[in-house]
Amino acid sequence: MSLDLKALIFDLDGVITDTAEYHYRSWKRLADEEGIPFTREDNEALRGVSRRESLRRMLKGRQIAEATAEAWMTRKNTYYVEMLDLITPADVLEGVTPLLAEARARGLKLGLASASRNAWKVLDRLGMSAAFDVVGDGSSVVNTKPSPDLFIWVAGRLNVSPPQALVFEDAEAGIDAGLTGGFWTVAVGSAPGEKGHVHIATMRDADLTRILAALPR
Ligand code: B16
Ligand code: MG
Repeated sequence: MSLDLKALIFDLDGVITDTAEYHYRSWKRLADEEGIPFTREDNEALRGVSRRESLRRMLKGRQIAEATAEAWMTRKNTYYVEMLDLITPADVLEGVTPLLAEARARGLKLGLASASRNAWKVLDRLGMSAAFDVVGDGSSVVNTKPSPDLFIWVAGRLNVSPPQALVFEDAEAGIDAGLTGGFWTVAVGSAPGEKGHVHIATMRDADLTRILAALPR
């Protein structure tokens, strides 16, 4: 792929802010109420995947009726949405604001692609409702990450092709989605392992000039 960069597309949880802690506390509360063992380590496997897939991974093979699954997902989401009131603009991860400003200064378009159906609420709490040209969330496509559909949906609405966009992702499922879709991918943190074109430890290290120089040509 040669580089004709026109857009940056960001994941939300783990890239723009750390809602993973609130997802964990909500799943943990549900798991405790239902007598299902669930640890912080278990929660790492839920990073970036849909609510339904999160429930499936939390259950670790336990079988429940569909009506129960629906009720449990609703309950978990109620706990999660309550916690979103705790989010303030101070929860935007360090490094994000200067990166967005740098991208705007370079004339790049900005997209958000989150598996969460609560993405708009989170953006609102962060004071970032107007920060992106296009926002795709858990309701935008049928197949969420690791399917590339959400990134393709966002890129289409930004009017750029996948090789013209750089995806920032903290989850293995999200990096898989970006790679399958033909996007340049930046892996944030350790969860994606070796996957991704460029790796940064935190968003503080998201220096666009250095990232672009590090992309394979
Ligand atoms: P919801 P992202 C993902 O957000 C979270 O990482 C994942 O833990 C969560 O299960 C998923 O959203 C769905 O969230 O239950 O709010 O619809 O990383 O894609 O921004
Ligand atoms: Mg994420």
